[in-house]
Amino acid sequence: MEEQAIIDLRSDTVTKPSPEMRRAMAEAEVGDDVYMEDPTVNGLQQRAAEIFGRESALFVPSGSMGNLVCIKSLTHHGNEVICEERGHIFNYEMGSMSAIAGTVPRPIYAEDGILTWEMVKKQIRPKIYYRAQTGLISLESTHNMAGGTVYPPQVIDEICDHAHALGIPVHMDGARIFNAAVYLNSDVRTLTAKCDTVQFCLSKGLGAPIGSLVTGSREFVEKARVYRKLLGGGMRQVGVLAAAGLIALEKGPQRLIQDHRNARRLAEGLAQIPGIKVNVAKVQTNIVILDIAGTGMTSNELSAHLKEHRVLANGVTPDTMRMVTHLDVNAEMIEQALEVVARVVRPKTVGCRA
Ligand code: TLP
Repeated sequence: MEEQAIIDLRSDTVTKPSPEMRRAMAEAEVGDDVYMEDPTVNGLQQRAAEIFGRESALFVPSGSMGNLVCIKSLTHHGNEVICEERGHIFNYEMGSMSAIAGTVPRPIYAEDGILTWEMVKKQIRPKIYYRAQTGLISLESTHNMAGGTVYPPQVIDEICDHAHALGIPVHMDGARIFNAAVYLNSDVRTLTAKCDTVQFCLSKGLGAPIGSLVTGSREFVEKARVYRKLLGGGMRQVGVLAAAGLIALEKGPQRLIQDHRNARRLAEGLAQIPGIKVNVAKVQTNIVILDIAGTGMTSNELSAHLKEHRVLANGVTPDTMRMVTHLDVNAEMIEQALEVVARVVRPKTVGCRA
């Protein structure tokens, strides 16, 4: 019997470049991008700026570097950055906003990861000389660890309007902003229109092997370019990557709807498995967070058992796991993954605390 293919639900970062991307990479016209002479990178940056309705955009190696150059460009040392408690910039970027940008996170917990102006306004520091000042508000849409949740556009606009009235910029960690746009049946330009800067990833659901872009004003991108170089992110004949990025940007968004359908089906199936809790109604995009406390296993244990059956998924906490759908997982693989989870979990639930 043919061995079952690995079903990798750890992240949408694991996708492999398509044959079309590999061909484009091989044939890419290149130049030295530190001299701004790589035509393919210039083309990608211009397309990203157009799609987001901004003056300019900059190609960066990763989402983490993208967020950091935005934070660094928009703040001063000693400023506070308001973000959601489970946010990526606060939890998964090596403390770079403090270690490198010299800022202090001011995290706020929000149900589903979605901050509102009501929550944010209470955490804006008063303009008193002995208080650290609020330098930036950072939003994340979709919100990764809250389960791929989407900011309603009016909530983003309201935060931006009030923040701007106080002279505070707003950054969007839009690593998965195209997923948000698909969910809302809108476009990324409208959704992020009022944000000062946006970071989005080509290397997640859009399917490119590497890369993110930051978009904003010309003045911002000039600063961001300096910080990218400072961080060692000045790349040379990087058109080979931008070529794949261009395909991801033009063609990737159209197929995200399939990932969302697969995630919904995955969540429905998981919710039927004794010991697992999933709020199916809250699965909006391609991320499913499941509560596995009732299985009697920790997430590390369950991960290890699933791996024996060629299904990969990571824990978030000992009691929760994350599963992410993407272009290398089809509907049939979702059914197979559900069978594996049911097989691995069921015997353990007998007599357990539930
Ligand atoms: N997220 C990764 C892990 O780091 C958790 C993943 O597997 O989801 N913003 C958001 C919202 C992200 O989810 C990520 C990556 C980033 C930024 C950083 O992107 P990279 O990995 O390119 O530095």
